[in-house]
Amino acid sequence: MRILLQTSSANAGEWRAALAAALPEAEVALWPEVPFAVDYLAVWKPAPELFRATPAVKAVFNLGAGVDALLQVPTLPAGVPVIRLEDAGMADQMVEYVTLAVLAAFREQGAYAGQQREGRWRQRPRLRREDFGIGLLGFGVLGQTVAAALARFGFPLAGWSRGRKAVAPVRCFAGAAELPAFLARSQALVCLLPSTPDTRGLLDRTRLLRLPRGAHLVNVARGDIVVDADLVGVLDDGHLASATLDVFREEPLPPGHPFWHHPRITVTPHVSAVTLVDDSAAQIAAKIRRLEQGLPVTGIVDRERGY
Ligand code: NDP
Ligand code: OXD
Repeated sequence: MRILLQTSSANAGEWRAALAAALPEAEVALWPEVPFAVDYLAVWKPAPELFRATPAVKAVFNLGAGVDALLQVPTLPAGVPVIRLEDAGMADQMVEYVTLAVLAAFREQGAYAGQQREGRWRQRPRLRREDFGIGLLGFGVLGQTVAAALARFGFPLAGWSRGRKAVAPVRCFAGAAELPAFLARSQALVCLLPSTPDTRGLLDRTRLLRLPRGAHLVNVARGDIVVDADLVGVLDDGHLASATLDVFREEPLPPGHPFWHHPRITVTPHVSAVTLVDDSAAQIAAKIRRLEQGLPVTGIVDRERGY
């Protein structure tokens, strides 16, 4: 079978070698070269011309978990399955990033850093784990793995998803009607939602104000789920204590953006969970083999829902 790979990242050669190694029976070409009729595409943020050049494609693999950029390409053929990465080594990385951010919030590292800058020695009253609810906004592959890792610390955990889940010891909330109650018990809110028409702009001032006073936001999903000015507003008026942001509406985060130098915001450059080439190539190869045998695969995107 014939696979066309497209990625704007510097490691395109590494991707090609990994796919070729995982599927020795396949021919693998690198866009913009299209030397054959393409069966499968493996892409990340492709240009519209790519789909015009590959009319007979059987499936499109997204080289990431989030398909928001791919679904917005106007030439993406209707009716062709779009398949995303599921974990592929990203979940463990999310666990590291989120655990670090949540524990830093719980142990008030920001407040102690401020005290150190002032040369002030003051032991703050100990916070109780049982009072520090953690909310996983988005409780899918990554959200559930993060919750499982946080369970050992004894924080009250909650997850919010579209469909109801039952995942002990997490208290599971579902749908728009249960969002206010979920937010109200989230001392730390971890956003792991996909960016879809339903979730873009979800974290606006009204929703952020539903978090308890002094709450912390960790956004490792997509920048457009948060309304930037509203976030700055609730940090400035002290309703939120901190925000740890790995994703932004515009990436790289533009110079001069208020997030860069805000004293309560930590910025990282979309590194919370990077796509691992070998793990991802192995997952894609396994799915292509199943498709070639007429077997079902997981991770097929529901284009109506947008994830
Ligand atoms: P999943 O599809 O497995 O999980 C998404 C979760 O969000 C599901 O629980 C889903 O509910 C829920 N959800 C979606 N829409 C709604 C809605 N309208 N209302 C309530 N719940 C909703 O995705 P992953 O866990 O694999 O990844 C999540 C996101 O993380 C990706 O889409 C991507 O944007 C981001 N990401 C960021 C990375 C980074 O480096 N910063 C790396 C990897 C991913 P339900 O379960 O009911 O369907
Ligand atoms: C992803 C990402 O969606 O890296 O996989 O953001």
